[in-house]
Parts: sequence; C-alpha cells; structure tokens
Amino acid sequence: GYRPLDDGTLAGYLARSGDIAARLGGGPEEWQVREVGDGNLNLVFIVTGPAGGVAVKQALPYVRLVGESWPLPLSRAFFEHEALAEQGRVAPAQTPRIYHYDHEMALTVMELLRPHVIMRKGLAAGIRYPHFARDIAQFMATTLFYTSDLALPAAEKKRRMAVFCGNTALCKITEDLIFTDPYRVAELNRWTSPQLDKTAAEFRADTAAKAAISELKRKFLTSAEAMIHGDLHTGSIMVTATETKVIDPEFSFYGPMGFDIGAVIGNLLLAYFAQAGHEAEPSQRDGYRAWILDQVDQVWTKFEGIFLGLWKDHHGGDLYPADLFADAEGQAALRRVRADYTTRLFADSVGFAAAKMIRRILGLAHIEELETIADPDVRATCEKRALRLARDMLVNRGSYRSIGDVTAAAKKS
Ligand code: SR1
Ligand code: MG
Repeated sequence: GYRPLDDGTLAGYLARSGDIAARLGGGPEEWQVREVGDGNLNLVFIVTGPAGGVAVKQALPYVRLVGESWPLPLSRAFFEHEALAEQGRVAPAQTPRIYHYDHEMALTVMELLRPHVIMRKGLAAGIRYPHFARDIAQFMATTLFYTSDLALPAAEKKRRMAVFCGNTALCKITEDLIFTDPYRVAELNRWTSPQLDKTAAEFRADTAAKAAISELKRKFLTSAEAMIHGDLHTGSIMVTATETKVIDPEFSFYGPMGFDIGAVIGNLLLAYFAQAGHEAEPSQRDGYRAWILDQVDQVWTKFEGIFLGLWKDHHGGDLYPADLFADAEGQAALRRVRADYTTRLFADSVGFAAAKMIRRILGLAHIEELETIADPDVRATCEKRALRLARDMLVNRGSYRSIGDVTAAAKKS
C-alpha cells in the first residue's frame, strides 16, 4: 500500500530496484538522501551514491502548502507520468528521463538534473540563459502541436484525452485559484502587505475583469486543443547555460494551448517587475530587465515560427486535411487559416499570462521573486505595476496585436 517515504526509508525502497541501485552504485548505506521539495504539493528527494544520482518525486495525499486539511488525490502522479512519457517522445531534449514509476506509491524516479537550477531562482539571481527561449519554444511547439487535432487523427486524440479526463482535482485547483478566487472574497487569498488592500478590493469590484477572466475560464474548461503541461511557470523549468528541462506536469490535461504559453510569458513578466525591487547596481539591473523582456519577445516569436513550421510539414491530423486545400486557392486559404490561428492563440496567451500574474499577487500561491523584496513599500510598488499591466492584458487582450505591444506596455507600466 501507499506510505509517504522520508530520508530514513527511501534508500531501502530504492534498493529493491536493481536498475536504480546500479545507477547509484555501492549499497543503500552509502547513499545520501535529501528531501528538497519547495513546491506546493509534493515530496522531492535527491539521492546520490558513489556512481550517480536520481531525483525522486512522491505525491502526498494532501496539498503540502496548506496541510492535511486539503486532501488531494495521489492519482496526480499517474497523470504526471503519462504527460512525461508523451513529452519525452516529442520533446526529448527538454524532458527528464524516467527510470521508475510506482503507481501505488505515487512515486516517480527520474534523471537527476545537475547542475540545472530552477529557472525562477536563476532569474532572481540575474542569470542569463542564452538557449532558454529557443528551448522552451521548442518544448511548447512540439508538445502542443503533436497532441492536437492538427497532428493526430481524431480517434487517437480522443483516446489520449480520455487518459487525462480524470485529472479533475488538479484542474479544479486551477479553476478556483487562477480563474475565480482573486476576483472574489476567498479564504485562501492573500497578499503580502496592506498596501495592496485597495488594489485587491478594486479587482473584486471590477466587472470587466470578471467578465474577461470568466471568458478565459470558459476556454480552460472547454477548449481541449492539446495536451498542455498545465503549470508551466518558471518553477517548473530547470536550466543551465545550454539546457532547458521541463518538470512537474502533474496538472496536465487536454486544454487550451495558450494556457502554457501564457504561463511562461506571465512568469517572465513577473520576474521583470520583481527585478526592479531588488538591490543591484542600476545599469546591471536595467540590462537584466531588458534581457527578460527580450525573452518574452523571443519565446512567442520562436514558438510561432516552430509551430507553423510543424504545421506546414505534417499533415497527419484530421483538422484541415491536406486534400481539402490542395489547389492554389486552397493553399492561399490555408495560409489565412494559419495566420488566424496564431492570431487567436496569441490573444489567448496574452489573457492567460495576465491571469497567471494576477493570481501570483492576489491569490494563494505566491512567487519568490516578489516575496523576497524586503521593503514592503517597494514590493507593493512592483506588485501594483505588474497588476496594472496584467489587468489591461486581461481586459483588452485583443488590442495587443503583437508581442512587441506587450513588452512596450510592460516598459510603460
Ligand atoms: C494549492 S497548489 C497552488 C499552486 O501550486 C502549483 O504549482 C500550481 O500552480 C497551483 O495553482
Ligand atoms: Mg509544480
């Protein structure tokens, strides 16, 4: 049966797998086990031995951030494993390798990513990652395209959707914490200083924002466009100067593509606003903030280029079948279809980015970059700037015609 493991019991458990024991080398008494999980939900261990190391993730039957009063199904480990398997097929360079999955224990043993760091921490430390934009664009374009109706026959897509249709508890977290709670009085809402009380109250009274977030919630509930990661913030990305790996797809299901793209863009924008609140030599800080905005630009631009390239080269899906658009007129029509598709996807991404930003300031789950700004006045100023931009992106997402409009607005906010 299921039992949560700890520093004392994990080595014994791992010793039962010959493959993992060989990977670690030596015997369990020589292995070092450290629980390093700083996320909101799970246990995460790093285990090292004389020959190598592994990472172990085990789901808890409750939300770690809140405690046992908020039960959460262990089945999220199953959905994460299914998503990792699919991501590993289509985006192998950005997906950690899986060594072992134990359904009953809700536990996955995977590649130890070394010397990778959580991107959010790298951003807080002012580090530049030259391949990040290209890699994350590649990850999103391939995972979204190859699991969509553009690439899959309809029956196959429906078969895959059925695998994820039970991930309702994790989807419900998103539905509540991102699309609902920040816009109403909710027990779990919090913000870091009273300086934000008025702004939070304004969001709760903002009918235009409520209509816009509800339209995005409708898409989240009904648009089964592709298998999405579902929680693609910068805490779910591990980086080095040359590699980018995406972890933690336990929120995965068939949903709107823009939710993943918006998560990356929204979290980069939050890092941009948070940077202004941290002590640094001004020219260095401004240079880094410009780099972050350039990443926002590049993530979308590269994503769009790779996604459209895949669409032009592959005709496996039941949507827009090639024989319907074979002649010159059809080809011209298909070009317009593709342009309209990415225009709509861009607007969705802008809206979801805004939703992600707002929830990280007014909802339950916050982010390190903002929370570590020591001076509450400075922190509130950064948060208000981020919220001002996010509110506009949410309510007027259609008026952002290009990613340049987003970065220009960020500079003015
Ligand atoms: C109660 S879980 C809060 C958040 O943590 C996860 O990383 C997701 O973003 C979720 O919304
Ligand atoms: Mg996570």
